[in-house]
Amino acid sequence: MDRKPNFPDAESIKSTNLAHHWHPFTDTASLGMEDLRLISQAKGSHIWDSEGNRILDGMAGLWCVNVGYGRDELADTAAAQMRELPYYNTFFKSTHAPVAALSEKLASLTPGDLNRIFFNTSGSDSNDTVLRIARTYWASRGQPEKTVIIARKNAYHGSTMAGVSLGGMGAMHGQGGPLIPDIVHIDQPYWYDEGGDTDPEEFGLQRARALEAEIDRIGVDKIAAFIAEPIQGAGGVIIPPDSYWPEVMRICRERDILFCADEVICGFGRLGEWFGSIHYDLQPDMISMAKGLSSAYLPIGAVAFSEARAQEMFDAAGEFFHGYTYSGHPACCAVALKNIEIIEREGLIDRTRDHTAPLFAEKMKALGDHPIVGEVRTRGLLAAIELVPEKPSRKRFDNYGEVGTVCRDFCFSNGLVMRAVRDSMVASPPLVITDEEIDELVEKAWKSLDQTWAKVK
Ligand code: PXG
Repeated sequence: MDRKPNFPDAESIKSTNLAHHWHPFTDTASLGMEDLRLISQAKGSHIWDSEGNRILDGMAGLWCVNVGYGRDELADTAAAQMRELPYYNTFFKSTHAPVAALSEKLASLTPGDLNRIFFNTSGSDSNDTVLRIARTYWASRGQPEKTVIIARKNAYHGSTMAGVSLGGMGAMHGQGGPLIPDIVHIDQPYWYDEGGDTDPEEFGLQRARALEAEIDRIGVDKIAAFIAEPIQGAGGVIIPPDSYWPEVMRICRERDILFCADEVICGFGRLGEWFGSIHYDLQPDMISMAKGLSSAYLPIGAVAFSEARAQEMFDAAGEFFHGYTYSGHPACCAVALKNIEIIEREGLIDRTRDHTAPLFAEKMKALGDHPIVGEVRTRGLLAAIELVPEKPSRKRFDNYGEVGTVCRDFCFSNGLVMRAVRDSMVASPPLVITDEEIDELVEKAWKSLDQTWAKVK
């Protein structure tokens, strides 16, 4: 299956697309025919484009195709569920078998007492749900003034108004405002770019204590929740120093504010556990999830909330006026359940933790010897490669942000998808990536780094 014949009608599909399709996160005015990549097929960890090129998908789509492409079992599950019951809503007093079974399954996989599951259709609207639950919860406890959500700069929580407002992306904040009020952003634990001469562990403590300082500045009686990704994904795979999370948890617990772990990327095996919260021993009150929940075969998201807190809210608030037409969509739930069954049956969590992630770490670290690479960091099957003109100072290229794009384009022409976040190359391959495919990824990455270095040095 190395090379496939050219895809029929590729040119006409591209020109139709160019005329009418509005791409997400794309500068449409400058998009031309030659920029478009038509993806035609996928299997395992590879995708094919319309010219027949076989490309290793080092991003698992958008950090989401955890069980890899080409799973007939998931297609069959969707088809069977659609024949049986393609849709019925879960509003008011209706339910169906897949949503009940998936709720039970998620309650069993999430840590602690996160046993109450609300279904959404994506990560973004899961975080809308998080925001509404957090504020409604405190109002139901007689503290309606606890409305402020603390989030982090350079976090990504989605593209809906709540997602953008919770996220800490400056460019996104610049469009479509005003943002949702009472959301504040503290500094991120990004040692490589922001740690200067401070020891990483000391820096981790400092950035955790920024949360404490912000709570005290605003007043704990105003704070509803802190939301954060265990590892920031879209922000550039920011792996916090080990000192960070224990200190954050201490602060949340002492102040009794809700902690929401956004596990849209870190969930479902990415860090070698069902959730990043388990990897880092966090005790969240809420987890938002999507992506790996169904390995993206169908769109679905969920929020898991503490059963004890949910009961307090149910007793006091009565009806929660919130929900989406597709909350708990039967086909999406059935596919998510089957996806979880595959992860369990194939032992993908243990394999990632005990085999793939250590191998990935070892092989990726070798890229650190490349002259353009300042740091390689990995955790589970997440990686970042920092591109810099000189290593020890961690100084950035003058045209910061452009070198990453150059490298990304070389990767693609070498048959590898890696994403550039400014001048950090990031990877998040499917959990099913084989040992040989890890070698393929590292070889193609090295070649792309060579070409990038030759072009920019
Ligand atoms: N939270 C996190 C942590 C995410 O990574 C969302 C929420 C929103 O999920 P939805 O399903 O609404 O997209 C995400 C999504 C990228 C990229 O290029 C990252 C995401 C989405 C699209 C592109 O890094 N993350």
